[in-house]
Amino acid sequence: MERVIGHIDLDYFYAQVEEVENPSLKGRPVIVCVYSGRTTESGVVSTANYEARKLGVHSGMPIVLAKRKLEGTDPAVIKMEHEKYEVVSSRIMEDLEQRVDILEPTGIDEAFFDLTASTGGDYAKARKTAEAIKRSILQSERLTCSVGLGRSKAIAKLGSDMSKPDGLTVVNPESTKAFLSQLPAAKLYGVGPKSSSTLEEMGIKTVEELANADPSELEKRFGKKFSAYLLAAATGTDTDLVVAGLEPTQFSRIVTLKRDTRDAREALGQLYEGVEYIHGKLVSSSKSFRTITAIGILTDLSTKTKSKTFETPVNDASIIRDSALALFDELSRDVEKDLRRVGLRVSGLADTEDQTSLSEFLRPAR
Ligand code: DCP
Ligand code: CA
Ligand code: CA
Repeated sequence: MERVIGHIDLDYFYAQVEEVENPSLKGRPVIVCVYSGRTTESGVVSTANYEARKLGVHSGMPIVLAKRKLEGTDPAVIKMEHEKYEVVSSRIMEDLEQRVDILEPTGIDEAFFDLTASTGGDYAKARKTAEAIKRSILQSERLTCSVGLGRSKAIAKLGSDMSKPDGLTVVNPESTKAFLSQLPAAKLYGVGPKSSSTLEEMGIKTVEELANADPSELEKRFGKKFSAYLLAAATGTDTDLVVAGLEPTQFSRIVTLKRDTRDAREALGQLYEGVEYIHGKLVSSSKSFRTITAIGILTDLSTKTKSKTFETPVNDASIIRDSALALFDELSRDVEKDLRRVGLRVSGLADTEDQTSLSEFLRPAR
């Protein structure tokens, strides 16, 4: 049976999350920045939306330079809020996990997945699943992503890359060779700047040239293992498996409040389902947590958090609720603006079997 491997990557992820949160940004160049704190302007661009990219801005560019490139265009310059993107990312990964056979997250905004078993190697079926995934993310998060399908990880990754933004590339096994032949070798998954300049030195520019290269010459330059991978990737015969993601490291929920408030009880009231959800996740995965974090996104869209860490892992719904209330009390005393969105996260997960739950421990002996 032919393998069906997919790769999904969210488009201009941090900047797109910001656009969703604040629709007035749409159409304007948006740059999401990490400030180093040395001077008010020092730091780099974490990512930029496509409007800003068209004007020459890219990830890693100094903020000062990016602003110069965007002069006269009414750009939005936004401070990176990692917390916020993590929460969106984990929601999407959880949804994906339900829709594919095996999910291997490889970064905050991307994952490989395997659909071989559920499609029986039928690429028309796989296309339908990929379309359903794209629709689901668009409906629930209003985010676009790009997906590639093919018989190997290298092909799937090339596919998601080349259809950006909001694309879907399906490379049927039969068209693998034609798909690969004219692509630049530098685009292959696993080929970084260093390998790509070595390939260039060898006069290898396209994937086809790589596929036809002298194996012993490649081995001399790249070693046995990597040269074998390169040849396999170039012919679409790399056999790397999709490996299910590691154990969850956190569970979180975030909601937009019906009205802005600074009242901890009111905020928590609307997050009550989130408490239930997190507790459910802990129970179903037999996990306990050590750290609980209250997340507040304020009306100026900045993020504030308060955490508490327990000595031993706990998993009781009542502990989650009580801690959440205490943390939100503390958080709302600390902020100058109203809360617009609130979230809760538990992390520092441990297997529940390994310890006595705190409530059991506290329960009076009978
Ligand atoms: N990122 C970062 N610094 C970089 C590259 C990326 O902080 N040098 C962050 C911001 C991105 C996120 O990681 O939004 C995902 O990285 P990608 O390389 O997938 O880039 P984008 O999602 O921003 O854009 P694309 O539409 O090209 O995928
Ligand atoms: Ca991306
Ligand atoms: Ca990515």
